[in-house]
Amino acid sequence: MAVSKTKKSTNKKTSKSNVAKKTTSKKVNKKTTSKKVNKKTTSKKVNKKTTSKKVNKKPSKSIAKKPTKQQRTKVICISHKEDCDGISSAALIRQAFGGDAILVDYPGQMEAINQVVLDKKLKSLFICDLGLSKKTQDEFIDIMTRLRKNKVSVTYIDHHDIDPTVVKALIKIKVKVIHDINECTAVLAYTAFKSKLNDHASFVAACAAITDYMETRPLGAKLLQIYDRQFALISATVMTYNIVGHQREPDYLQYLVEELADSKFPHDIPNTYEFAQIQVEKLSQMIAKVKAGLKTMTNLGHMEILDAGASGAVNFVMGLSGKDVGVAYKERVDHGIYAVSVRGSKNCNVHLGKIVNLLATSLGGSGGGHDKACGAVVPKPKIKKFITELNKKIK
Ligand SMILES: [Mn+2]
Repeated sequence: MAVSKTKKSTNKKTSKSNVAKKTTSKKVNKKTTSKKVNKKTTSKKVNKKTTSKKVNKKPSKSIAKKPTKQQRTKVICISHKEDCDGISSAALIRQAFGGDAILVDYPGQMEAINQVVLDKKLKSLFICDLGLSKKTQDEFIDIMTRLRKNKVSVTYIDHHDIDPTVVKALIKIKVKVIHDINECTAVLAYTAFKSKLNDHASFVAACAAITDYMETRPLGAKLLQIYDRQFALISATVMTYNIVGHQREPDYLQYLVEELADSKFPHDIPNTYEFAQIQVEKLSQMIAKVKAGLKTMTNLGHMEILDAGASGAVNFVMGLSGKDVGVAYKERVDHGIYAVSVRGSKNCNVHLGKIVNLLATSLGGSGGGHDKACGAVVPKPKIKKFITELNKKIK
């Protein structure tokens, strides 16, 4: 551990200095590339700004109520921080619309959404790759209603299982809903905003499709076939290891979003491959830990994870247990909950996302996701019950 810590900090230092060095060249490139590729976006932005300034300035001058009439100019994207799909989606939104990303996990999701409502400069909000559950959906609709009353434009892009009544409610208040369970969020964002994105954006989306197991879906497959498969696989994998390994470093995750938005390949971002090597070593140690700590029930394998993310361990838990469902859970001491990751094998015939949504909600938590990959937030004292009940429900 001590060795890897030292390695980590050395790498960080190097990466920072490299970053600083590269920023200069980046800026130059950025300008040229964005001029070439994003002419549409830039001119649109300029037009938008001038129009809104013209429209808004005149009344404020004539009435002279400067403090009460604030201009809404901010673009914000709230996206999932834990995987390549969320980070890539944030990058695509940034390239297409500019603005800042707020990167969250499921336990922090509603808090962040509640915070942006208070931002009086918010003009346009994108919410990406953050599924809703029985527990969060009503509050979500309430907040969106408040935003819409303030004339904030809201776009919700996601591919997790969703209650159809929620989609109806969102469309009714004119939230733009881009939802399809058959493709990953970044591919949906790419498809929707293609005209505002450059060629490289298709690569960012293809990497997201790979890490979400959705590179064989119609749109995802088309994007992947533009690129060499092996090149895309290694890029997506290195990205994922850098995202997973930097969950506690929000600045680094922001930096990744910026670099991807700036059309960088993962290998062009300093130290990503070295960092991935460290993560791979940790994962190989995880195999031994899971073998030693794994517990099984009739229909599932489960394990509490202490020193890594639950989502990094869950595939090993499933695979090594020989069961068709694996559950890994990690305590979030600051939230009094367990963050739970659930995976199903190809033989798993139940929709785990739907089951976990209902079960976690009934225990005072929340959850949901896909048929074979989902997650939950479960109150600390209810974790045993969650596992025994899940075991009963997945026969
Ligand atoms: Mn996703």
